[in-house]
Amino acid sequence: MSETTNQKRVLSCIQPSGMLTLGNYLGALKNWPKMQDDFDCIYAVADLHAITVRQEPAKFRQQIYSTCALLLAIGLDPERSILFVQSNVAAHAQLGWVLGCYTQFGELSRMTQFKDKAAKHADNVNLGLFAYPTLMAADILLYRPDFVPVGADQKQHLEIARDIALRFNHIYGDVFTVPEPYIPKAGARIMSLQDPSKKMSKSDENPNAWVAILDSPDDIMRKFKRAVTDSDAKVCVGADKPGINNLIGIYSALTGRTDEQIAAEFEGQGYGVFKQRVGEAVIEELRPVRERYETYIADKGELEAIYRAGAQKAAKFADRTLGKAMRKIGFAF
Ligand code: ATP
Ligand code: LTN
Repeated sequence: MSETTNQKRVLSCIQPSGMLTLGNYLGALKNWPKMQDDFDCIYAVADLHAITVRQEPAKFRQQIYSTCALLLAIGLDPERSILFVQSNVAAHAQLGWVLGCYTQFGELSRMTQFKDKAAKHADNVNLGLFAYPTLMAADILLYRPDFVPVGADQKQHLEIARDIALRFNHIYGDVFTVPEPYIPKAGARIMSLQDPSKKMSKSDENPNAWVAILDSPDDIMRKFKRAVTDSDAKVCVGADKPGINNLIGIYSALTGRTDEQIAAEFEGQGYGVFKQRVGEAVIEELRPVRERYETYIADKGELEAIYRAGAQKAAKFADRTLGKAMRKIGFAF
């Protein structure tokens, strides 16, 4: 990808925080390779964001490699897209600081992710956790993207990035583009398999609540068979059927079928059959990803070459926007 094409641009990032889940996959990652056909795409591993919670150094580095390998395994092509690690492009931290000075305490205090994570890690409510959305705004605004593909839980962060861009442009003229979120219709919010009132999250201490993209087929099937449902035994969407609604959502995201088509497909069959089919569909979707992952993770030298080359290309875009913003503010930059 060069700096001068007429295609619309896409940017997204994912944190290297442990095992990525089926929620991350269906809510965000699944769309990323497809978008390469129609857009100029820039994708990054958001390692700076990951230290808002304490990381063990060796494990952290391994997770960064692992996330890069996974992005290649889902089909990101470093020849067509830019793939890099956030901390390798200094402009993110630089613009993050600057944007923090254009963001109010009150608006950051309203972020639900901050409130949730602060409650969860009450012993480490650090400034980085609070300022997380300003760094995320920097990630986005540096590349002037048109679309940002994310799961529904990131919508609020996208809105604050848009607000910051508008505010900055209002003062200094046209520096940033105001990006649109790109949230999938099916799969935007995958819920826990054990408590479908909560989102599926890798930080859930019950491993049966989430499916990792790299889980073995046996583990995946076991988790779906144990998924919490209700006593109705009829496969259809219903107000008081959060477990089944979630399984229908997963099946729909994988097969492209509508809720009605799914209800018709399983008419007269119990939950046992349905859970088995959802498990099989997930296994088949993830099997090639896991196989390709094994190849990429086995060659760290090649992985490193890919993300370092990506950082060089990314820095060209990022430095240009950073320079423009800095000069508008009045820095002798
Ligand atoms: P944690 O679960 O540890 O809070 P996370 O998985 O929400 O972290 P990221 O790894 O940064 O955080 O999320 C990466 C992407 O996956 C984001 O676009 C997010 O919207 C999406 N995502 C995360 N969980 C889900 C989910 N349960 N359903 C749909 N999309 C999700
Ligand atoms: N906060 C995001 C990860 C993220 C991101 C970004 C997503 C960091 N920077 C820029 C899109 C664009 C999350 O998914 N939890």
